[in-house]
Amino acid sequence: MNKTFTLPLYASAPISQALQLSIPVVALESTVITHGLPRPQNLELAREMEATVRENGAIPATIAILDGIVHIGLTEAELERLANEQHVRKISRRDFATAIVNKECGGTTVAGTMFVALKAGIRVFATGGIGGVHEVETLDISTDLLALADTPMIVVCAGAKAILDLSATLEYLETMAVPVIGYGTDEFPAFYSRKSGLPVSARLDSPPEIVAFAKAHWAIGMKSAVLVCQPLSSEEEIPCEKVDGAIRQARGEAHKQAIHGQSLTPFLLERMAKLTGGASLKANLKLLLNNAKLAAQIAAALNLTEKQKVD
Ligand code: PSU
Ligand code: MN
Repeated sequence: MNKTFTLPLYASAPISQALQLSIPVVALESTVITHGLPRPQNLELAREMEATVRENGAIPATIAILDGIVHIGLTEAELERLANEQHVRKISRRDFATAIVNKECGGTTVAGTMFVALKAGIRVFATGGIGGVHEVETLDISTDLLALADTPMIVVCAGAKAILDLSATLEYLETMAVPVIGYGTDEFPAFYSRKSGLPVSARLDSPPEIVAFAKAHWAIGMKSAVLVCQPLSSEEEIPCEKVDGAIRQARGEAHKQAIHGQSLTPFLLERMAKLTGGASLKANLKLLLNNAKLAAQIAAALNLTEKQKVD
């Protein structure tokens, strides 16, 4: 049975069923599909992320807006439509009402996806890299950081996107009481690269440890997310020395062309793909799949602890 909320919020049949039956669910964002990756890799990746979540014991709930309706879980046809839509808005928290009243389609960012996932009762979410503080002269701080500050959810990522000011991003997360967990590492991963030279606040090495940590964090009354940062393997990563030049050049081009606001991140990602001859795109796709896998394992582990409590 499909569940319709009072808001224009619609959970697909498999998702509402999974939520009712307490089957593990992993939320997936859709800005990566609409604005973060080129076609046709965007649709291929969206399908592969969903398949990876299923293979690892959870149900994928890709969140997006179609014709002004917020969808939790998309059909294959809806996913295909979203990936190929011409007019599609990037939806962070402030953009929902715009898309709803204009009956638009939109890809939800980390912040937008967390907002919807929380309403649906989903507690684990996988993305590529979170937004953060940009290295620009004007103030550009992603709403993703606010969402992480006030949404109790486990968010699996590969750190913040390397095009950002990683040090400032980590300072902001500390101020907002967001634990930054290194998955099998003591270092904050730099998206494409394993190393950033910056520390995480704690290291954990398995999904059950992450679940125990998150439960302790929330049990004492914290309302923030637990940010789990999983680096690419040494075979998959692009060492930072190899990517730094491209990052500097992409930032310089954005500055020269006066690119600001919501367009900045998509512009930088696209330029990175060109400047690295596709290597950054390959790493981006890989880390998204790795994160989908770990998020599904965490969701399954979380579910297990809750089942044990009920029995
Ligand atoms: N991760 C990726 N590619 C992306 C994004 C994340 O591998 O395109 C998206 C996320 O949706 C994130 C957004 O929330 O970029 C950040 O945008 P901004 O800096 O404008 O807040
Ligand atoms: Mn921004």
